Amino acid sequence: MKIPEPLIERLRAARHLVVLTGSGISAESGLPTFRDKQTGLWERFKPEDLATPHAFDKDPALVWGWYEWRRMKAARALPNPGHLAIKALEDLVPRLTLITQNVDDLHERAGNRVVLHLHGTLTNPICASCKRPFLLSPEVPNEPEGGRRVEPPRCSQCHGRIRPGVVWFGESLPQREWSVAQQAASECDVFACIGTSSLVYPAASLVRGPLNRRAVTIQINPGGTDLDARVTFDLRGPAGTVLPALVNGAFRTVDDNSRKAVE
Ligand code: BJW
Ligand code: ZN
Repeated sequence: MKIPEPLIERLRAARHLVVLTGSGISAESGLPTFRDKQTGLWERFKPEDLATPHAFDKDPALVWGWYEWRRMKAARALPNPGHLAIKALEDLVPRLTLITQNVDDLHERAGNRVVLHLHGTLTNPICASCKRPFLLSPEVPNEPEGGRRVEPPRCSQCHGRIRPGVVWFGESLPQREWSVAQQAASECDVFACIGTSSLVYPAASLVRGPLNRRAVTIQINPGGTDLDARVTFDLRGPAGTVLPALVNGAFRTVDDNSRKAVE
């Protein structure tokens, strides 16, 4: 993939890079996105049945079982070249803030030290009543495709139901993560939206500041979004291909140099 020379120059000069990822970054690890035609989770499952507090109150076993299936899939997945390229960037730019809407831990497993999870994680459930954290067994669950009904465990302190530690529609984002993300978006000189439809708020609003003050904005996505015409650089393609090309183009990583030495 050919990366525009002006983008290479802007990335090399970046002082503070903010990366906001969505489910598209994990698609090449085998984890489905939400809204992609045919393959997205919302093609097969209704968000109102699974991703709202009301859904959990109505049918906790359905919701818990579905998230146990998702937890299994995430645990069995591996970081892909897109995740690894973001990890490489952490070591190549003076400052990187990594913000993700994803509930998997593939950025952490790629080696990123600090990851701001705006929508929580699959591995940190809490009591729905008293909000105390619940320690999951370290074993990876073995669940059938699409999940099954599983009664959620109960809180050892108040006997309340344990719920997934994720942010559902209508719920607030974790305060600390959201305020650090907002601060980073207000200060950065380069902001990249990677693998997100930019449809879900308030995460989708983070790019507005960088757009308004004409910071460098980048989108990496094989499909179109409302940001296409607004960002400085719109790179159409899968993150697992585009990101390594971008990192190699801007920084000539060790692999690239050693390949050149052999040529
Ligand atoms: C690739 C690729 C490859 C494919 N490489 N790319 C207006 C303003 C503000 C808020 C609202 C508003 N209107 C409505 C709202 C409320 C709502 C909202 O935004 N709804 C929209 C759908 C309209 N927001 C909320 O409710 C939020 N809370 C909130 O606003 O609190 C304040 C409040 C409180 C009380 C009352 C009122 C307000 C919370 C949002 C929580 C979202 N939760 C979910 C589930 C998390 C748990 C779980 O994982 O199950 O988060 S929904 C789902 O969407 C998930 C994702 O993180 C999120 C974003 O999706 P994402 O990652 O962008 O995925 P897709 O599928 O949409 O896109 C994938 C992209 O990847 C595509 O573009 C592909 O092309 C691309 N792709 N392959 C690169 N290989
Ligand atoms: Zn409790």
